[in-house]
Amino acid sequence: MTTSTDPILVGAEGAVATITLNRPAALNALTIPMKEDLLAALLAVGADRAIRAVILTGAGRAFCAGQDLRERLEPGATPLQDELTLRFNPIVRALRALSQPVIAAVNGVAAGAGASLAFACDLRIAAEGASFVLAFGRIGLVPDSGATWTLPRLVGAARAAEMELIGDPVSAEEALLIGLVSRVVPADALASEAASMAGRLAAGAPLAMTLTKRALAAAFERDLETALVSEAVSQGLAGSTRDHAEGLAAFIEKRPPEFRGE
Ligand code: T3D
Repeated sequence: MTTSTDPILVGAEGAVATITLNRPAALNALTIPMKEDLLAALLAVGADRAIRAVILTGAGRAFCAGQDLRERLEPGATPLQDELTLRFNPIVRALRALSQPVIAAVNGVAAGAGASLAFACDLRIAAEGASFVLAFGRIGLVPDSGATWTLPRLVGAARAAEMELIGDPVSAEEALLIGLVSRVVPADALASEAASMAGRLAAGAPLAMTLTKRALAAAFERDLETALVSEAVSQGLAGSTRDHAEGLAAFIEKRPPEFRGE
């Protein structure tokens, strides 16, 4: 149970969980407690079989401004390498490991590791006015939290190099053009669009969803032959579920399927 002042809010509506980064006065910049809570939220949602789709979003006018830079200036701040190893990298791993599909609902600026979080999700939709800024170079740092791995896979090497080396903000509209997001909607429609998309994901057969997202995540790591063999294995698994039988029955009976994750 979270309360409205917690830096990470977790809510569930039916089979859809929403994780909200909630430090709007600092554009949801990530502090140590916030990162710890975010990791705990991801692990809890991942372990909850009743949850079939996840939305990650930000409170206020930003998605997430990355690491809290004021915290970095505090005496005794954790060395950068340790901070990544101890806190940022486990969050990215947990996000990628979720069996449920995850939508980043990018409500405003996503900067630094905040952009990396969005890149690690399975789907990205953005509000008009949102933007992506690989702000690392401006403070003499390198892109992290997976951005050098995820971004080239999402937008190709040329665009990724420009975003990561030059660092100009990329608007939601440009993000749509380069394939970084799949939809851009008016700001006041973002939450409902994300909920509707997540509802459709949650209505799918869970095992098929998981196997599909895993295959997509591995797409650039394997050759066609390996992908063909892996698809056949996955299809064998999905095809042996009651959900597949239900899907076939629903087709014949001309009704929507009711997948139960069995
Ligand atoms: O541990 C480690 O450091 C390793 C990991 C690193 C990963 C990283 O994420 S490094 C990159 C860190 N993030 C940034 O460099 C982004 C910094 N922020 C910005 O460049 C800008 O704020 C934005 C482009 C995101 C938005 O600009 P704008 O003009 O819309 O807003 P603003 O006025 O700059 O910010 C509004 C407030 O949020 C402001 O506070 P104030 O003055 O009203 O009290 C600002 O200081 C605060 N804020 C924004 N980003 C951060 C932040 N406070 C702390 N940390 C931030 N990252």
